[in-house]
Amino acid sequence: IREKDIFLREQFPRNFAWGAATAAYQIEGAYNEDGKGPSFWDTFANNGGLAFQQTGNVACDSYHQYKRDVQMLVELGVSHYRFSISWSRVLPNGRAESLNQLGVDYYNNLINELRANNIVPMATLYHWDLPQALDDIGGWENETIIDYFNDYARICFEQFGDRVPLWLTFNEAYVVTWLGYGIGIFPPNEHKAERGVYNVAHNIVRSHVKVYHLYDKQFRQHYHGRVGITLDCDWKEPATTGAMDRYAAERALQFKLGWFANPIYGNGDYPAEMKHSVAKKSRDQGLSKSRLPEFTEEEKKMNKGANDFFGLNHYTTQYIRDNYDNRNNYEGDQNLYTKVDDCWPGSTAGWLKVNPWGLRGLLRWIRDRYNNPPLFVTENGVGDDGTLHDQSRIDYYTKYTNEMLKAIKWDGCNVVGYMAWSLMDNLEWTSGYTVKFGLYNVNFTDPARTRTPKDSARWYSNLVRTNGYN
Ligand code: GBH
Repeated sequence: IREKDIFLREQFPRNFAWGAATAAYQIEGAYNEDGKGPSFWDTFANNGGLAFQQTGNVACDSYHQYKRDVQMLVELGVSHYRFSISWSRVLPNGRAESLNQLGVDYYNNLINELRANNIVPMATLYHWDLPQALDDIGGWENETIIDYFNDYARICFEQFGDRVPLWLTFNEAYVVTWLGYGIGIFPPNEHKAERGVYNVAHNIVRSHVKVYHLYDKQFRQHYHGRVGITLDCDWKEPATTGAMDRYAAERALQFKLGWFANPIYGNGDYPAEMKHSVAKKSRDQGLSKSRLPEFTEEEKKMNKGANDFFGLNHYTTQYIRDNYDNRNNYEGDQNLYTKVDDCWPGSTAGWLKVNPWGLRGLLRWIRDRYNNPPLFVTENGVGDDGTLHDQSRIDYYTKYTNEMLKAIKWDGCNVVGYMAWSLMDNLEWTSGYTVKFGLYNVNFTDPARTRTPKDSARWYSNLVRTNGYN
């Protein structure tokens, strides 16, 4: 019998952190209320960039309904809530001088409501909604962003740090970089796959590291919190047992996850495989320098260890083959071919194929590459059409959390918590309201945005209560 076919009937560790996750732009609405400035997602959506011209202008209306949101967390029985702070709600033009007290009040109210109900807040500083005013000066391509992000983080630590013990700088550095500046399907819709994406990633790593040290030096002694970054990665399984395909799958993981994880959780620098591949392609192109920027020795020292825990978002798997790719860009630099298994069940999110054992593979990979850091799964879940009888979501969560349990019990992975994506149906970025990930259904045609628990919400509350599988 294969391990992946076993259903493990054991308990999660005592004090395992169960939670649910959301993000500001996907739930808050109130996009121009009480002094909030626009983010580049507001601009993109209101220019018709999303499916069916939908927008986050109202979304789940959580700006007005945060008490109901907290009540849902109480119903689920979870101990943690992962939400994100909208930079342009706190700082309408992105800069410290524009501090908006009403925006600060909103997050204070949410955080206080969570704490009054014994729910630990985990706050993400950047879940993709860059203030439009900072996009106007070049966004993540312009290295002045490092200081703007640091100012914003300092203000959040000052305002909320006494009550928020868990901080994430970025949600999915890869998505910010590649979807925003490589293939350009997300704002700012840039197509700079050859070189720009490497510079953006460089600025994101440096922004994270600077903010980590800011917290470490100025806030930790008072608040004793912890700071990490959420990175997203699919599992990459070699398509054959051949050495070249296994090496290609490793390369795929290094290019996607290692790009950010190796500087912050590894040796302080980009992965050796990545440096080698980009340098070689760059040389073959006739360039005198690699398209991949370099960290100074000083920066490498600062990068290394700039974290208190690992945040991982995981949803799906692909098979990888070695394959020469003649493009001189981030994809071509990897020299591989990607495919999915037609046997894996799909979902209403086209990219999301269900392959539970991929999570265990990825957790083991992180254990081995980065010295088994304490790790929160900060997102995991599946999309459907929003039905209340969401058996496919229950199946997905059951199987993925069971693979996570195997990683903890059999492999010794230091997984300390799990945040289900998502607490409720919400704005699924460019897909608008056509793909639903919630434990709670939200009625988007009802001005009250009524929330109703799905079968998966009852299932999840039972898992949380029993803390495992009997
Ligand atoms: C997460 O990204 C996000 O953090 C969260 O906000 C989101 O709601 C959740 O997933 C569910 O999607 O349009 O076909 O080209 C997961 C990584 C990056 C996967 C964007 C899908 C778009 C693929 N996602 N990607 S496609």
